[in-house]
Amino acid sequence: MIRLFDRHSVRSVKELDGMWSFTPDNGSGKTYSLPVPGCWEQHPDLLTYRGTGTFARTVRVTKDTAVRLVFKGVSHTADVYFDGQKVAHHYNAFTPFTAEIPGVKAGEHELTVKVDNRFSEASALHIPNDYYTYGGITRPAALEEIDDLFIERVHFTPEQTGSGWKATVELTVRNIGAAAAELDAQAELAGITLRFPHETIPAGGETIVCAEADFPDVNAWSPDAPNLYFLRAILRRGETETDDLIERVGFRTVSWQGGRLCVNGNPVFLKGFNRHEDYAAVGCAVPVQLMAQDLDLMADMGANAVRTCHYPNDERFLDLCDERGFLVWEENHARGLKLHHMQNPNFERQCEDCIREMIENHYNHPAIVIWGILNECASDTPEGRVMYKKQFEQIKSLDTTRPTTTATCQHFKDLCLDLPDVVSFNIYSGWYTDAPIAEACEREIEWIRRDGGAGKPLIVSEFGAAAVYGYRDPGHVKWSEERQSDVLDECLSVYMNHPEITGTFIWMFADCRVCEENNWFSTRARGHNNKGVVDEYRRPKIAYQTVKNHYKK
Ligand code: ADA
Repeated sequence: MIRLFDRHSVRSVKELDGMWSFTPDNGSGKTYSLPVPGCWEQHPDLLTYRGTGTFARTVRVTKDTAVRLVFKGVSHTADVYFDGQKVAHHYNAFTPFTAEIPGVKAGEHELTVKVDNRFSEASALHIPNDYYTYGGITRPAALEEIDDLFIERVHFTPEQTGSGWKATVELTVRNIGAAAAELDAQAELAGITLRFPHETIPAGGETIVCAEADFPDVNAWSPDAPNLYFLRAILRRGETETDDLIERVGFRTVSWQGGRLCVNGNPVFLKGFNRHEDYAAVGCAVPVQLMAQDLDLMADMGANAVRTCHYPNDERFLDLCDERGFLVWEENHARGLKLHHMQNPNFERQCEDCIREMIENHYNHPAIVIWGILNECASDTPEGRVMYKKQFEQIKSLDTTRPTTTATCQHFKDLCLDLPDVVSFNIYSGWYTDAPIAEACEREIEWIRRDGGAGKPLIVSEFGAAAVYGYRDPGHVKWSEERQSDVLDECLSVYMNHPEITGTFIWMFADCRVCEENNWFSTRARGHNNKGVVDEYRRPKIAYQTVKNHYKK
């Protein structure tokens, strides 16, 4: 399942979930049968394998046609070959990519994907970190049979009017054929038909066409009433429908004023968790069943928001958030990159690619209410500020409908507080520092208001403490579940009752595996970050009920 709803009724789609052959380049001479989506680390021979390897399978094409390969995530670098011809290269485990191949004959074809999860200078974003970089085709993949003239994407932008809603629909259409083609497109949404201007698209070209309409009778999407509608875009040649693309959208707006974040003009308090895509037995290839369980558990604790720390998430998880009215802070891929990491010659391009792929592909999710960048990177340096500014500007060039933010830990020395729409800070009073939680919070907010964050909504984007699941101690010593509960209890009492704070994201929902190749993270007990309120098997710690006492009020 590549999404939680069918995205085509005309275009033929074959999902490529299932067993692929995998041959690691580790000199073992072995070939495995591994599941896709999946992480190779789930195989006992490959638990800690960091290297390269080749996935392969046969695919069947039903007629002479153009073919489009869709990969929602390969960790972390992919080179894709179709019948031995290289058709795609992609870096970053957390964003999707496609490959279009015109003129494919009906019959069987060989599909191979060379995958690399090594750390090197070629990888500026996947570095040894406080989460694990797995290996594999870790998110769903599909083979589409497409017409030479096909819809690449549809963007839906709603706007409140005095009498209800209006919306703009933008189609991106590509012509991969050898001849120019006439564009005849329309879209259907909530009983309204939108017609797009006719155009001639040259061979190898693409165009973007827009149409707008009023929707006086639709119901808004909101956290309490997450109403969704199917938007179906269609291409025709004469009377024949030759391609289509179905999106699922919600009529809602996000605004940020007076220090508050608002959905449809109504202020919201984000009661959130930070969640890594990581689950004991399956690594980052979390299936929908377990994604749904994660959201059920977060909602059971009374949460209404989730931060996709520290990278764009699987679209099926975003689909679940859309259906449940669960608000999302999605962010580009970066965690704790010092200036020397940000000066890696690949850094800026890899960040730019990640932001573009994140927003182009996730734009229509009503649940996403904020875009984040560069968690705890070098925002305390003039060189870092230049890059932060560039990335915020890139986001605004792609989407002006959502606010921007970044989670800083550069306390009292951050140079970028004036750049984002929302100021967010990570603070570990009670764990990494013994500073009194309330006083440290006041000092932080006074500094933020003085140094560029005046009047902006404030989010405490990370706070918490570690506990090893099952370690109980009546003395509430560090690493006990009791101590974690005490720290979260005090933090939530302070942060949720502070008049200037509009959201809290607990660090973190569930324990996650970390990289041993980094000295600091190699000291983490069990090779995990243990600050989850549940462990990596989602077994609740004492803090689960503590959070519920605050979030469920
Ligand atoms: C930082 C970082 C998180 C995690 C956390 C911790 O705030 O943003 O990814 O590493 O520290 O657990 O120390």
